[in-house]
Amino acid sequence: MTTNVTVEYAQAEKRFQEAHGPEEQLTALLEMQSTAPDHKGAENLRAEISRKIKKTREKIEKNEEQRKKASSRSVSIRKEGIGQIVLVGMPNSGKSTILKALTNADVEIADYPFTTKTPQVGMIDYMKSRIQLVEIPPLIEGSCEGKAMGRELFGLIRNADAVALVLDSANLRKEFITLKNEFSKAEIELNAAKHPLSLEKSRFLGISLVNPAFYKANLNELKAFLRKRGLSNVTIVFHRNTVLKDVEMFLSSKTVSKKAMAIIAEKNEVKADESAMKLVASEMPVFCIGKLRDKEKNALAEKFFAMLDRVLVFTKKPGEKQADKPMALPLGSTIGDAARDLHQDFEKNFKYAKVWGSARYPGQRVSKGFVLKTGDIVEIYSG
Ligand SMILES: Nc1nc2c(ncn2[C@@H]2O[C@H](COP(=O)(O)OP(=O)(O)OP(=O)(O)O)[C@@H](O)[C@H]2O)c(=O)[nH]1
Ligand SMILES: [Mg+2]
Repeated sequence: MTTNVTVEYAQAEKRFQEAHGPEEQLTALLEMQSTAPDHKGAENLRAEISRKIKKTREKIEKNEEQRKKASSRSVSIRKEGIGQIVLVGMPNSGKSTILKALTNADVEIADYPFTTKTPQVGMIDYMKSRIQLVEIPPLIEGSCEGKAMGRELFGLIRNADAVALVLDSANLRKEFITLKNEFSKAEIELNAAKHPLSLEKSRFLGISLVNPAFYKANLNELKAFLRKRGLSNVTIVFHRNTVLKDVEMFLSSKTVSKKAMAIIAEKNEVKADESAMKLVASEMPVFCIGKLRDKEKNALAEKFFAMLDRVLVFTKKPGEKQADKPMALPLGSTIGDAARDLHQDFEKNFKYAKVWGSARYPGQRVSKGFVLKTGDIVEIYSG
């Protein structure tokens, strides 16, 4: 540059060169404009700055439009039943076939890729409750960067309770590695048992704790800590020993973790390569299916239920029949948790309960701390 410039201008120009993104560039350019020399010899320089300012403003506007478009395109599926599981896979891997077999959903199945263009929902009957199964349009390499509706699809996955990867046996290794890579770039970990606790929104006011014995510090302090962060309506489930530091790390972590399993579709009875199979099995439970008969469907529903980390218990009033539908509680819940879920007063005025199922003998009298198992029938007495 032949034009003599001031120190202020030189500094602004440096900021421009080092700017991250168009917003910072614009700020620097405006400073350059106001500090540029105003003599005749600097005419070209001033014109150049004006051009850059115009271009940068256009860029910012365009980005803003794209951001708006992306957020208005975001899709979500309202949760129903005891949990939502997404069927995720590469094009043509067999997702719709599974959704239809398990839920009778009216979906299109075809031997060409990208048959499913919008999320498809079906419900599985399980022990008189229902599990929601959502097939999403296929993921491909680059989905995490937004290809093929990737951002919206990962939004849906983040919101789901668990993930079932549907993999074509003939292409197992490639599909698994591609999907894993997309998930990791989208900052979703599969089956990482990293955090010793999880958090669910609660229907009730107040903070409920499941498995509080795992919390190895002061519970009142923890509750105060949570309330300070606006979390005063939540259920915290402890999975193993936890201290306040773990809770802090859990809340500040950007990466989400999802329970996951792999369903390997053995189309035309093609078995998967054994080493690829081992690779998948080292990271998640694997379920191979050829034809989907009732036996396979039931076994698959069983696996789906297991991923949801719930217990299903039937309540019963003294002298009456058990409820038609079970209540679903987080795994590890006790009679006390069940009582609170029925009614807050029920827990407050709790006297004892009788349990059929996992109790030592039918109708055993138990106290609040009794840990429930799926299929238990519970009669609560309060005074
Ligand atoms: N023989 C056999 N064919 C299968 C099986 N599962 C899927 N197919 C076939 O594979 C093709 C794709 O099946 P879809 O269920 O539509 O696959 P998808 O994953 O939903 O496909 P997209 O929605 O396009 O991503 C169809 O021709 C199915 O008939 C299976 O278990 N056995
Ligand atoms: Mg499909």
